[in-house]
Amino acid sequence: MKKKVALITGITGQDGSYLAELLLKKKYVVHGVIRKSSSFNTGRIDHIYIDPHNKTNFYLHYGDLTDSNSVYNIINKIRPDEVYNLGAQSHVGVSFDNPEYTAEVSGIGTLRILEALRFLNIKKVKFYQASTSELFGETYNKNVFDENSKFHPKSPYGVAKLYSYWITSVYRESYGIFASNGILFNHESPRRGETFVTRKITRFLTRKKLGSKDVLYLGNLNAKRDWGHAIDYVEMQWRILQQKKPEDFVVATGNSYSVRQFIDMCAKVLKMKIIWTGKGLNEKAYILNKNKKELLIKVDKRYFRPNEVHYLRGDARKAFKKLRFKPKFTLRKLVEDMIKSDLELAKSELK
Ligand code: NAP
Ligand code: G4F
Repeated sequence: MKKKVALITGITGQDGSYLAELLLKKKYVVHGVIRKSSSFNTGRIDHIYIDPHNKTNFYLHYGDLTDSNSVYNIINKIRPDEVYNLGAQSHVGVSFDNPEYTAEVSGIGTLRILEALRFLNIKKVKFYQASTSELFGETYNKNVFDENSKFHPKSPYGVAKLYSYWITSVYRESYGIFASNGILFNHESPRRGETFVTRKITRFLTRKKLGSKDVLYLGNLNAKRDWGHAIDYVEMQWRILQQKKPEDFVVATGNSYSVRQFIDMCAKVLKMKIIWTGKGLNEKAYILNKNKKELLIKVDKRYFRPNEVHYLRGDARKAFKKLRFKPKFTLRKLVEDMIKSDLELAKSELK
């Protein structure tokens, strides 16, 4: 039987790397788009690339979502059965500094792929769009978001992703392309980028555990997020494309915790005693060590955003039912996984 061919944009990112592993396990031929960069950006997929078992089923192509010709040429050459559009300028905070670039990559980049699929008229191709809970943003007195909730993005990133969400839906309705949105809530892992809040915290606390004298500077500690594990969520990305008809799905755990609660959970796993003092910009956390108080965390307004999504909690009942979504990781297990991996990393840095 002919192997299925998948194309992943954003293969060097957190989700792209886990999805590539999953698809290779499922005997796909996997192609990924990588960007030219002046330093190595393939750290998350090097182990896949050098594995001799993957020699004839894993291929990388230079391209960029801002470059229509590269997108078209790669799709034309590969003729994929499934396309997973995970490539994005995915940092909400950075999108306020680079709004136009974010729109180009995370918004128009999606259109470039869909146009290539339309022109090339590839039979039965399936398209997955990495949509996001950042589409919501405003609670409107509701404490949970599902596929029918009102959108109200709060950042240039959210707006770019809103365009992608709708253009995916428009190409599905207008041209009959199998195109689906996964509206994924925050998902983390040991491969999470180090400027996202969970990984910033696990990197810092594990170094602290090994004796670092640094202080961590954070923004809004009250923001609440619905955090899942990326390994669970990439499986849902694949399942969304295995449905009989294209549809949009919310993927979330249904639980929401604050950044401060996430820190407390990490401290518990690391058996560190933390005490919080002050409020707002004066809030601080100290670590208690043999009755001595050492400054651990300070709030820094540099990390506040011009506009904030204060609260996110997803209702994934549709995914639970249709995709048989049953996450393997609780938040506690996610924290343990990240702490374990970052402790190893911190130890290796000391050598
Ligand atoms: P990530 O780790 O930031 O990865 C983003 C990927 O996009 C990287 O491979 C990056 O390449 C690539 N990329 C950036 N600019 C590009 C460009 N101009 N052309 C081509 N590729 C480009 O993100 P992630 O956490 O894996 O998320 C995957 C997708 O899901 C993203 O679209 C994100 O917006 C969306 N999403 C994420 C979450 C979450 O909580 N993780 C939730 C909902 C939706 P480099 O490695 O070269 O930078
Ligand atoms: O970890 P974050 O940067 O993730 P955010 O903004 O929720 O976005 C992530 O999840 C989205 C899905 O909802 C994705 F679409 C998006 O691509 C990305 O993966 O921030 C989480 C919260 C925010 O409220 C932020 O203000 O943590 C708060 N925070 C507090 N201090 C901080 C910091 N965030 C960062 N990055 N750095 C801080 O120092």
